Amino acid sequence: MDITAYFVQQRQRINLALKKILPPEDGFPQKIHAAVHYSIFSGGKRLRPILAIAAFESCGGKGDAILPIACSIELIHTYSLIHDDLPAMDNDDFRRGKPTNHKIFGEAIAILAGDALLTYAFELAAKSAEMYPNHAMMTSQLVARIGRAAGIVGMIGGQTLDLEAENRQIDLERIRTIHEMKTSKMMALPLTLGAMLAHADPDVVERMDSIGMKLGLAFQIADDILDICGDEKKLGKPVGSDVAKNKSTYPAAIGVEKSRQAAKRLIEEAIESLRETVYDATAWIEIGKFIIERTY
Ligand code: GRG
Repeated sequence: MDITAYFVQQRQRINLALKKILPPEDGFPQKIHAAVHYSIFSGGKRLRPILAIAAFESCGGKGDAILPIACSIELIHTYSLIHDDLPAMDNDDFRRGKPTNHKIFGEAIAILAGDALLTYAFELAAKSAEMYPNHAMMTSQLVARIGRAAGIVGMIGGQTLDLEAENRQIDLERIRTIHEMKTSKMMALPLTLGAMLAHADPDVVERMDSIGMKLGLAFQIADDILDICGDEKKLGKPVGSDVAKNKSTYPAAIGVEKSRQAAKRLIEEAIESLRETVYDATAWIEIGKFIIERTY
């Protein structure tokens, strides 16, 4: 399987869907629409929607029914990046090789752009019921799962713990908890929702959730390694920011080599479980490799 071609093809599909579902860039009020479009179309990897599509298809799903939910997850992810870059959070000037949202539009509009993306994600997810009219119950479950992963017991809770941990010594177990809440829950979400939309059995959905948690933790460990060993040009942002901010990460706690091994083990475990869970795990083997071997 040519993973590069697969990613290019899926990204085109997702970008087209995002263009269709978002209000136009010159909508009213113009500034907020421009700010939303700026961050959504600034060259993200689209990994979370790709995970949703892969989960849907490998559980037997066909067609485009996954796209609104895949887009809704990407909207939430992009909101989290805009807010994460704000001066009150990580105070970053660059993301994906471009000035961060608040550097272009100002802090107030960047906050509102994040809010707009978050609220629109729920509108879109709820409206996706129109694509499967007999599944209103399932739509309400999807929406609840999105709220849970993005909310106080998920990404927001993890971000809170992360802020509290700055300039403090915390152990590996706490670091793992932060990563699981902040990153893995939003990574497991596309796997569970993809499986649900493919009408997988509840035990398959739960297995996809724990597989996604492993992929998410491996992704975050790889991200933290890239912040030490990565190439700024490929990453589109300066490296070394975790060390400068005294952040608690796997490489800071156990070193780069052991962190690499931990991420590799997590991917191996996830692929092993995927082979036992889905009809066809071919794409997953390549996605797993990409998660830990990526350079951007
Ligand atoms: C609500 C005020 C307020 C702030 C929210 C929730 C939050 C701030 C931040 C979320 C935490 C976060 C950004 C987790 C990072 C996970 C991570 C490594 C993101 C980068 O993901 P990629 O590499 O991004 O998939 P691209 O650019 O490819 O889309």
